[in-house]
Amino acid sequence: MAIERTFVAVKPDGVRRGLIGDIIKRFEQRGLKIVGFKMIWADEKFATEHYFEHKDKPFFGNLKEYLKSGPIVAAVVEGADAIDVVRKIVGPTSGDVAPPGTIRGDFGHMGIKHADGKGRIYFNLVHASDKKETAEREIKLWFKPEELHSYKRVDEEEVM
Ligand code: IDP
Ligand code: MG
Repeated sequence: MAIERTFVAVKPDGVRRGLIGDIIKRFEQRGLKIVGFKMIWADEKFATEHYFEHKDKPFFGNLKEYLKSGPIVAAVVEGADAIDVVRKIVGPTSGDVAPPGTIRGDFGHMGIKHADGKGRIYFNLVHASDKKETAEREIKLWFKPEELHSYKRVDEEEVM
């Protein structure tokens, strides 16, 4: 089990719904550590680089517009197997199948089927890196090294 860092973003719909605290709390309450945190309004260049892997998808243009539609809260989250644990806390991409207890399953319900039927993107509140290489690339894209901090959570000291 490795201590990993992963990139999380509260997407513009999460920020505009006033859910920054509710979403970030989900990671903190599991004992994961926030080691980087800031608000950014992504421009075209950032949106293109961030969603690079989706550049050939038909929804790429709309996806970039979604990411650029308001400020996001960007965070780097650290912990044991953090990449997979954070993805589980976030839940499946499509809100209609995201189980209650996940962020996407507790705060949204729209999914791929509904959005594609209407020819548009769907909002799903939060982004999280899906694997090690993605996490490294995304952390480097959104944060400078000096914006990341190493410290101990109180609960880490309690178990030592
Ligand atoms: P993820 O956010 O769970 O990692 P990805 O497959 O990486 O999901 O897709 C990135 C984002 O693109 C999703 O969060 C969602 O907002 C949007 N998206 C993914 N697939 C579709 C689709 O088939 N139609 C419309 N939007 C999609
Ligand atoms: Mg993804």
